[in-house]
Amino acid sequence: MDNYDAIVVGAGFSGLYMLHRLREAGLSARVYEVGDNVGGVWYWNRYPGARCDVESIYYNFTFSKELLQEWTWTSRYAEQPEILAYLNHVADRFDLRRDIQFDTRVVSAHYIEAAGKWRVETNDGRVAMAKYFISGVGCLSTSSTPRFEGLDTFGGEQYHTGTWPHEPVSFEGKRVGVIGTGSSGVQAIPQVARQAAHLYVFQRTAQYSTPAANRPYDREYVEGIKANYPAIREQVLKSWGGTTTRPRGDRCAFEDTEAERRNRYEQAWKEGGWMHGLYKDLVTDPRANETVGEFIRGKIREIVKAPEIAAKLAPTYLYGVKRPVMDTGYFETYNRDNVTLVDVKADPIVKITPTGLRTRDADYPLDAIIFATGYDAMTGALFRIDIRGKDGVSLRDKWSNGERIRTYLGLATAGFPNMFTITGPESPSVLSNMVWSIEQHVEWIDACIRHMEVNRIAVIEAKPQAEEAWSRHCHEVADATLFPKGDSWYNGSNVEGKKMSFPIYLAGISVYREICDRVAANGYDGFQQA
Ligand code: NA7
Repeated sequence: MDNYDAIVVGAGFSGLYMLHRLREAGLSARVYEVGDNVGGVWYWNRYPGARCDVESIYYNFTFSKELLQEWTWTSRYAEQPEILAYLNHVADRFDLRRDIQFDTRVVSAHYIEAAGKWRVETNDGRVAMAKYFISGVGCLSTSSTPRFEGLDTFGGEQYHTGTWPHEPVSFEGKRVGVIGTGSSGVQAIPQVARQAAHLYVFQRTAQYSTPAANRPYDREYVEGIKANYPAIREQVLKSWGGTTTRPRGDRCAFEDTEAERRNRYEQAWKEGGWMHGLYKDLVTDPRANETVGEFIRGKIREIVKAPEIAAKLAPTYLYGVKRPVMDTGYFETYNRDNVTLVDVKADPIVKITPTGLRTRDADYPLDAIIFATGYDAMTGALFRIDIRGKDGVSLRDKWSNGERIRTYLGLATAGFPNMFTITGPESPSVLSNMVWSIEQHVEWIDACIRHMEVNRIAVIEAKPQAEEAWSRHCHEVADATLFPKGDSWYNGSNVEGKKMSFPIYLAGISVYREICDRVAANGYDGFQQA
């Protein structure tokens, strides 16, 4: 049996940096990774058009000045291959691969109270023990394919955007169906349309998408950013979401006249990016929210030539309640002759057939189906591992019982000693710049572990009262916004039978960081230590 100080699951941004910090602290660590290389979501998401929607200059580690200086992003929103190349560079530069076991899935992690250690079993039948068990599994890493009747009978090619093949895929001359119009579908659809003989888009919910306005970075701009990074970092740390791209507005929507609002929205549409930060009440007041929703619907009507297609593409729910999307030529794609939009709310998918897809009203013969149907988000990857804490209690049961998940700071959960969750539920996670949130969590966990090692503390565990108070606070903050008021992967309503309360801390990364720092400064307040 192998013994380590720490076991980390996943070799994406989280696992790589965690491993680096553990080694710097002089601890032995093992990372297990299902893929055959590093990268996490950026390893798996290779679909056409896959790119980040956080600006590149903020989508990198900041812990190493040298790393910051030597890496140069080539465009405003980096494409998947470039981000994957960056993560490979990080792995090589810090010589991380030697402590990563690839092609290995962690199947169970059980806390053995008598030993004060985690017993971790992998799919190769091996067992390892470690004092610390750290999850870097990511929030969006377990892809979800709805259980359509006849799914296995389809004779053509099938893909999921989240597990795309490594070999090139050509849709040249093929009839292709894309199911799903979230970020992945919206990025893939314009690219697939350019290749396919005919593309059928099966849309269940219309999407608020705004232009990304991606552009190549010129060298001068990037050099300027690099020279100025300490100051930029200071600004980002004070921000809500982890970038300075579009600071949260300080005015309410109706403090401006209709013409002023329109100007502001027009300007933002031209600049590219999300729009929910333009006024401070867009995510709290439904009437304010409606102004931006109607602006985007107007844009769709302007872009899409056929009014009946534009009407189908017009979303009606609150803007931002589902993860807003950024695109490059998405709505324009519906002006192409080889693209058909099928509204599957009006005409539901009945089954997948050997030759295509059947809705209630029609048969669609297809050579390939792309499932852009998203993820079992936030908890899916954790629940795939049989994680059991004290008294054999499973994490799945703990978090599925009751009306909400309970964590302390999104970093730990009572009953699961010495276990940490990087960007876990009830932290800012997916509603922040993930890389900065990962960096903050890894550094907090690293400091906590060092504190334990220096002070010879064997066990640290969140107190139930502390996690109850945190969880309630997290939900109170969310309930003051519109975010929990819709169906989205944020609250699990995209996965049949899931549905959970809204598990993301919305007070912003600067407030959150202060709280975490205060907990540490107060000797890890809210944790019991022995
Ligand atoms: P999303 O955003 O969850 O999108 C999934 C899409 O698939 C969405 O349009 C869903 O419609 C649709 N869907 C899911 N199940 C079905 C069924 N049964 N029938 C028809 N359509 C369905 O996943 P993405 O991969 O696009 O993006 C995930 C995140 O990755 C993204 O937000 C970024 O943070 C990065 P629905 O809206 O549920 O009606």
